[in-house]
Amino acid sequence: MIFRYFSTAALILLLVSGCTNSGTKTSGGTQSASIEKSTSIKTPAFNADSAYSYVDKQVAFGPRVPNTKPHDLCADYLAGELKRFGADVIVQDAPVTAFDGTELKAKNIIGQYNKEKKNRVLLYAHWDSRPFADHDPDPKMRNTPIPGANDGASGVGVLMEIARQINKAGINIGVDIIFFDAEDYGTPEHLDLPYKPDTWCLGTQYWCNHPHVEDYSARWGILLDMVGAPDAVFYKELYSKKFAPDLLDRVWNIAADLGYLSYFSFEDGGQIVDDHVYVNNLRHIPSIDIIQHEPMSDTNFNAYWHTLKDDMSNIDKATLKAVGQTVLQVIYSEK
Ligand code: AHN
Ligand code: ZN
Repeated sequence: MIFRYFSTAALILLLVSGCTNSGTKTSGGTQSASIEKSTSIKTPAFNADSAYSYVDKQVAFGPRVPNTKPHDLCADYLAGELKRFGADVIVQDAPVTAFDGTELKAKNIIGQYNKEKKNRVLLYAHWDSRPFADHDPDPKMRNTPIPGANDGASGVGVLMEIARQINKAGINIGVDIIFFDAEDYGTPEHLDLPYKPDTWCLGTQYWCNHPHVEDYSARWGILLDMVGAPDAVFYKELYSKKFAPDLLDRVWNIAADLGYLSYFSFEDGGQIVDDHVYVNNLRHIPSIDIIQHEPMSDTNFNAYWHTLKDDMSNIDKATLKAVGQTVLQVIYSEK
């Protein structure tokens, strides 16, 4: 009897799916839904102590200004750590020209997880530090390089901890983590120099025109910039809203669900020309920027932005945790 045959088959399926949790071959809607659930990986806990130590380590090299020794030593350190965390690593030489004609030997550091997967996402931050403290209150110090704890090292520190967690837990999608160089070599603002377009984000511009994989693409990208200061507030940056509104909403909703509403404000921020603008315009990967914005300050940024005080006292583990846990939840909930 056909009826009897079906009910027996259904009973067997029920028993099979009830007794095993993964790798069971079944067909039909309910079964594949339960399989998908059983193979999804639980979001790991982001360790803020660990992220903090990666920030501290970068700052301890000294300012990571292209064409200097601390810069090259830090590049080796970052590439080595990503390898230790199981990524397939490429250090891309990115020769670029600065606003004043200086040829910079920039290096983009790329860590790939599940390199073969088509379904991938991109996480990025800049790892260089600004060669001049052009917003320092002391005019004599404005040609001195900044420590770049928040501006540079914080985003990289968070992504290193994410890499470490991906290595421990595994992940079902492809993830690329890129540390871009020469973001912060833009025309200094304390000198009265003529306007020149596109002097910021030089490493990113190079990579957009010479991606590490031919025709590289990803579903979306998240840029982390200045994500470590105490009591930072991340507003909805307007280029992000224009280029990737769905991703922006998703990230902010996840942050709110996790209890980080005091860091992630649902209000609009300003328009900030940052690495994500080039990734959006040149590589067409819808990208958002999680960046601290202070609408009440003179610069629109953190009080120590581009000053010599952007050191470890400008880093708070609670902020690193809010950003890191949110981004982990975003990538682990990606289907
Ligand atoms: C400008 O100041 C044009 N953009 C901000 C991007 C930036 C600088 N992020 C860190 N430092
Ligand atoms: Zn900067």
